[in-house]
Amino acid sequence: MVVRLMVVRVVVPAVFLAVGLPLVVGATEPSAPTSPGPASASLTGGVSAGAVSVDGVWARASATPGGTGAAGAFLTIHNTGAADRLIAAHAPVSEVVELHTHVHDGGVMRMRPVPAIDIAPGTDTVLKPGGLHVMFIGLKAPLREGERFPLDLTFERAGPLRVEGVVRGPGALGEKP
Ligand SMILES: [Cu+2]
Repeated sequence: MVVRLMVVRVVVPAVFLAVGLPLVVGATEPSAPTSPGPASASLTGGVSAGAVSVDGVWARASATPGGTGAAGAFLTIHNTGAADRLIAAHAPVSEVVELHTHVHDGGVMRMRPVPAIDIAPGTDTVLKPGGLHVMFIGLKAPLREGERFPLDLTFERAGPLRVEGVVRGPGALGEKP
């Protein structure tokens, strides 16, 4: 038991560092966690499979209190290895989960499903509002700000990876639905 505790204490600061950068980059949010404990930090990021790691996972809260419908989920994929592809996503909170991109269509931005998201070697791939994202369609319950949700990602090369995200406010990052 002593050994397990020591391992945890050593790993936590590294997780914190990995999570801290994306939080700072996107930091126009007034609602930054007041004191994210080690547990919450490890839940929202720093999860890895092979050369691929994922952090900064979040989804936008349902705009209406009783609303279910659809919601976008966003995350950052770090790849220190060879080219990979995100080929599937599943989440218990949603009936259907798709991978989406945004395309310009006659001056209007529209979402379009894609079969996979290419993960270039040695780069970060950012899924964010207005760009590539994970789409929840048919939410089983409204997403409430502050709640956490599991998200299962499948990479062609790195394999399956379960991450956990946090729900941010309906207007997070200012993207209009
Ligand atoms: Cu979408």
